Amino acid sequence: MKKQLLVLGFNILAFAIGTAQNSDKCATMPVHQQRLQNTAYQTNFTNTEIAAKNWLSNSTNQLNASKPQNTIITIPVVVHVVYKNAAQNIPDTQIVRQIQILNTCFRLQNSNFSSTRAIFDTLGADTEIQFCLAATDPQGNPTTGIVRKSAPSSAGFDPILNMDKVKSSATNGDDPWPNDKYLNIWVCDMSIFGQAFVLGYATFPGEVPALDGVVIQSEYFGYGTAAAPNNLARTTVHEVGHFFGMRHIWADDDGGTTGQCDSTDFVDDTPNQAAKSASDCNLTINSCSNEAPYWGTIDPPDMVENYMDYSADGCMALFTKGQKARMYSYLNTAPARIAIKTSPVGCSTVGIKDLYSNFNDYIYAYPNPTSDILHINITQFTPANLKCELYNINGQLVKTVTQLDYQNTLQLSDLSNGIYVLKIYNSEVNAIKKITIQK
Ligand SMILES: [Ca+2]
Ligand SMILES: [Ca+2]
Ligand SMILES: [Zn+2]
Repeated sequence: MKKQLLVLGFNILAFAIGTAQNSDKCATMPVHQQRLQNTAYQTNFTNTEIAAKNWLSNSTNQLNASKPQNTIITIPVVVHVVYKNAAQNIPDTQIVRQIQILNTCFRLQNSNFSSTRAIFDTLGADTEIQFCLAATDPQGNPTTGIVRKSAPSSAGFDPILNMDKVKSSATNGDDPWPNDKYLNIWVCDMSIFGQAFVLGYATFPGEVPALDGVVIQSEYFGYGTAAAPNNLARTTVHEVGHFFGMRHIWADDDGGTTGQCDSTDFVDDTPNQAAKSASDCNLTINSCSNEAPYWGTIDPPDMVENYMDYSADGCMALFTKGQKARMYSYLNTAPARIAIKTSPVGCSTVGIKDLYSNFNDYIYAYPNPTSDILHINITQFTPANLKCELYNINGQLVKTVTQLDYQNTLQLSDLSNGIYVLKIYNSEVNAIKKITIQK
């Protein structure tokens, strides 16, 4: 017992010192190291890793997992807002905005991907994973997917002295919902001695249901009050990456036989990287030159645009196809991740109406006028049950699309010249556009 306490104390101290020196943003690895002291966790984590690795060592699985699946996985999320003051009790719109950012990033719809360097252009992956706030609670009752819980000002949720306390109502936090049906995200204040030092942490596949999920410091969830460079909601994208088994791109190495380039994030198309980025977007770094055989004779620069680095939020733009394949290795082997793919709890539409009072601004219909085809793009929106109708000048319905996607093409060559009205809507939002057909 004494020895165990000593080990615990040492690890905590090492993390605290490391934090002070390197301004660590993510506590996932220190928390994981701490959890490895628990034999049951160690066994479960190891077995989960082996199962995923074996799955991915099958060449057919590996090939198929990085290709389009043509099936979108929807992950229901429950957000536990555990607050000690009004500012930490973040509004619905901020939460909905974070879910949308998760979707745009995981679906490769983020606008900053287009500024990613050309060498990485073809590596960006639409993971075909999207997220929504859950519509049904564990008792089967309707829910917004948001749980709010007031905690006393004395409550501590930092991952050093109060690790995982936010995950239990017995310790002033909020109990998780079943991890085979929900992605649990706790939003709280993790400051210690009044100092916010960590932006978030997550658990890897294989964690027990009582602890499985993601914890985010309040102001970094959604577009909150966070200051640059961590102000564009990428913290949660990074942490949910861990939840699907992603390691840091620099592989958390601490030296080794070939400098800091000899350990791996277990993904081949992410270049080796000696160290984490310093919350910046330094495109000049090429810290390692041992990326063969995947990269052949090419020595790629560090992929600072990757979500699993510590770059500035505005820099972070992609998961790679290799990372997607690794995600699917867990989605096909880890029991809780297999189960959540077909969670029956459904999607809530809370906050969508408020957020999109100006929904028209999110719809791009072009070219206009058009002679034959009309592209309809929808930005930053989860197009659940979003319908499209086109009416002629007499109010007659001439075209219908029952389910819009992010990007759509309407064929209008069979319609005559004139003015038309395009209506895009679901139960929460409504947009109207005037379209001209001119051949
Ligand atoms: Ca790699
Ligand atoms: Ca390199
Ligand atoms: Zn991390």
